[in-house]
Amino acid sequence: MTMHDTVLDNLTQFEYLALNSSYNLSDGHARQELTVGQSEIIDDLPMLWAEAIKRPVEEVEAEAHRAYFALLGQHSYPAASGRVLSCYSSSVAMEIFARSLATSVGTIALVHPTFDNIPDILRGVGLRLVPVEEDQLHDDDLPAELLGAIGCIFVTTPNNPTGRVMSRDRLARLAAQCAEHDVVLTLDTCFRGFAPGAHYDHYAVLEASGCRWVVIEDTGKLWPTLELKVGLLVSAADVGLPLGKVYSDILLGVSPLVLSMVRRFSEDAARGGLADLHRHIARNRAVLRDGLAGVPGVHFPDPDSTASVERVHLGHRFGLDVWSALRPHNVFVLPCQNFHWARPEEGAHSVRIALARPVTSIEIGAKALRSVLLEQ
Ligand code: EGV
Repeated sequence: MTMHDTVLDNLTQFEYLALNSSYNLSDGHARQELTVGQSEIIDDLPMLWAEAIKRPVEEVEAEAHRAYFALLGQHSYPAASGRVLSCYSSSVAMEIFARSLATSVGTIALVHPTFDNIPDILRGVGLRLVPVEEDQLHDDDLPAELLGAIGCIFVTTPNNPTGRVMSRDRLARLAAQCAEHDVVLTLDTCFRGFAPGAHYDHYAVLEASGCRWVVIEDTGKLWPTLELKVGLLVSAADVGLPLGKVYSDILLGVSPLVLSMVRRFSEDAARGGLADLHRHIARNRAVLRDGLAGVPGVHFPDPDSTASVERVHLGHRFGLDVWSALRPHNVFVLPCQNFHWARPEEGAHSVRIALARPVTSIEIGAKALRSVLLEQ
């Protein structure tokens, strides 16, 4: 079997293979070391536990939402009850959204490329998908013909893996078009925390547009909290989808301990932790780019990205070959073809490197990657 025949169904199955290895540069979850301030929160967990038992969940939850949205500039988020649904993860929020949408919509436009569990979850509930290229979304108004043929448009911003952020002006224009054509506008903002350009108040723009909108937020990409996180499913008052009903089919609620942690991590981030995190990611990005400098044919297609992941274009080399050659070094990267869910061949010559890791992992990973690339 040649390496091109390696059969894995999706990106997450590649990520599983990396989970136990020392140099896991595969998944986009946060695995850097805790900062001093974050360690203090972990030391306080017994106290947070005791507090979470005593206090009404509604209060603990509202405080967590407030702290998280305030941290990322989302001041106009809907604080009214039922408009922000806390889920175990953003993928659970995604599944609830998709099931709700499928009750009334048949066709959805989706940004291309993006992380493959988004198209997979949407297809899983029977929706028909239409790809919209990232450039098209960011450059121009969408054709009326497209908007007339879909019930929803789904945009990942900042996008995964490209880091591309939809500007305030573009979002306003897209929301206006959605209002005009009665198309639901759904945003996945899971990587928002890393991109200051994504910290303008999206909810003010969405509410002003009058469109039907849904936003999926995520605390899971930012802090190394051992998969303790929440995904938030946020919606317009008149969204016209049974989000609350489907949510109640799946969840009663998330742990108030996790919600208390989210509040404390958000407060720590607001006091300077977020700036520290941005510096950490920028440093790892520089270590990676410097480590691969001068390798023939290699370039970085997303020069302006501040996301916690970085794409590397491998020139003539195949992502799967590079992935295979790195395995004996215990270094795991993510081949990019599945991000290109409509045309996988467009991702065949790229890999994605996770940057939310200790600096030493990036140094060792970059060194191994460099030697593998020079051999191919
Ligand atoms: C990334 C893992 C899921 C996903 C990781 C991710 N896969 N949830 N099926 O959370 O970029 O590596 O988004």
